Amino acid sequence: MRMSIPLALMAAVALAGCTSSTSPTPAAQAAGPMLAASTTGGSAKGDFGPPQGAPIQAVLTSPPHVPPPTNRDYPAKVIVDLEVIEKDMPISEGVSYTFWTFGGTVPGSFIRVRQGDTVEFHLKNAPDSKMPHNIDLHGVTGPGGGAASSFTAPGHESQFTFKALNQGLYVYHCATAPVGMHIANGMYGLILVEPPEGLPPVDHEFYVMQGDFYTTGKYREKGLQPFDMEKAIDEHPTYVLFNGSEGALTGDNALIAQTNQTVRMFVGNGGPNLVSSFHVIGEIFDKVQPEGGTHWQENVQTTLIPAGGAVTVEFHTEVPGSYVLVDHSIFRAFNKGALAILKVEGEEDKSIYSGKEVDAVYLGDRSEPNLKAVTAAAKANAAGTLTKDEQIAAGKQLFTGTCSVCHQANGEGMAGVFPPLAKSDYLAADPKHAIEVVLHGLSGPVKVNGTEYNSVMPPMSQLTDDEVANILTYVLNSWDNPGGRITKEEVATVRASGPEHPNQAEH
Ligand code: HEC
Ligand SMILES: [Cu+2]
Repeated sequence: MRMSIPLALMAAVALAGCTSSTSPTPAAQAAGPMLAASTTGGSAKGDFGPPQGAPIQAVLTSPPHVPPPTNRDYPAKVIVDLEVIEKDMPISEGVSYTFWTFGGTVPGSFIRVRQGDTVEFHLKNAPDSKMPHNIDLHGVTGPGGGAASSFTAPGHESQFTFKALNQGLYVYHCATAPVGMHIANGMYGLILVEPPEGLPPVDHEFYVMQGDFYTTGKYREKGLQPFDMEKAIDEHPTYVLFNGSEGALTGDNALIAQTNQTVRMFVGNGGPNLVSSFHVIGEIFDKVQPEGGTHWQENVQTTLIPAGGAVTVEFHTEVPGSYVLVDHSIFRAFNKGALAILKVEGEEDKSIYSGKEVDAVYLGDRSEPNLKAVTAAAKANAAGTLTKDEQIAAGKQLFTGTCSVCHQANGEGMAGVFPPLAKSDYLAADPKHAIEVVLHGLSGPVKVNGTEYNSVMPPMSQLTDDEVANILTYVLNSWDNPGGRITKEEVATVRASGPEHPNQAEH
């Protein structure tokens, strides 16, 4: 009686899928997968009979790691032990979130079995959990994908068994009401059902999963951020992330490969809402299995991953450097966090690519080992002990990638296009006016150090009050500027009062 409406719906869909399949003749079964692959054979083509040998404990791995190949040529009984853990973890530097996880990570533990395996699934829900949870594995043939059999209260364990009939890469997720909220809190992961012959060997396998997150605070607003149901219903995510936190796969946590290697990525999309236009800047996928299906597509630039779907991509590395994984719905990458890095190390090959790295401008602060000074300043701010030096240190890191793309890292600007912030007489004349400039932008003619500029600076209102205060304090104390300090209260006042004088250029 606990079955919620969405769950019942899913069960109905799963059942409908089943009845349309036809059973193969015993002869077709005996002939094995080669023959079965040429006929459709339905799901039952993956039934290679009862499990053989001693039961095997599945190796589960945390992202970005992938368990080793099963290396088996017979169907086995595989035992999966997965524990649901609710816990606070960083979602961005200085920002934490109460995630609900399968195995303590977002995405959840990677599960790897072979087609035809009988999987005995044990779902535990940690005693200190506040919520009941269950699991729907898209690789299961049966009502709710296991959800109906795995509803588990805190401190309890459920068990169910399924045969992995279809090979492929499948999403699993929690399907306890409200389903969207459980998924938005990080309750998803991948299960790979290997084809009977296994996958061709590669040098690296990685596990990456996109998800969209909804917090009551703005993007990068510090502190513990609660889930925002309204934003989730409106499909307006605060964060779009790979592997559950900004920085999960950047800086010191970047994925690593060498030149002349083959890389395979199992990439899932937990959603709950967005579909992903998955792209690796500077690489072409030699092979893609769209939607986690059986057939390979070749030479793909960007592949679409549905919410609740997955792809396998493979490519070969030729040129050393940083390759950036993005959702090519590109504001998500640069303004919501959907960005990860694969560092390829090795010898240059100038015949394939000439060099000249543009990392600093393209990636901004994300190419650096994260925002330590920003976190320190946020903590000090919360404790009421924030010093000017802490503001300057944090501001310097934020300036990179936010302001430096135009005004340059040394504040010199660019002749005729971007005015200098270094020794700027415009800035010196009224330092507080800079708050206005950052929050509301600036357009129309301005004179800086005797030179006229007539261009447009877009408003940077996505920055929090803290961030604006720190950036401007850094600017005022750099490059022979007059010094001084901007507080977040001053920024808040300007923000609340709206634009001082509307953009002249617009009328
Ligand atoms: C997309 C490019 C761009 C970015 C990013 C940008 N600015 Fe500007 N900024 C400009 C332009 C262009 C002007 C001049 C606008 C005009 O001609 O009316 C300007 C003007 C200014 C001025 C006043 C003129 C001066 O040189 O003193 C200040 C102060 C300023 N920007 C600060 C910042 C800060 C701080 C940031 C980062 C939070 C930032 N800008 C980000 C393009 C940019
Ligand atoms: Cu759940």
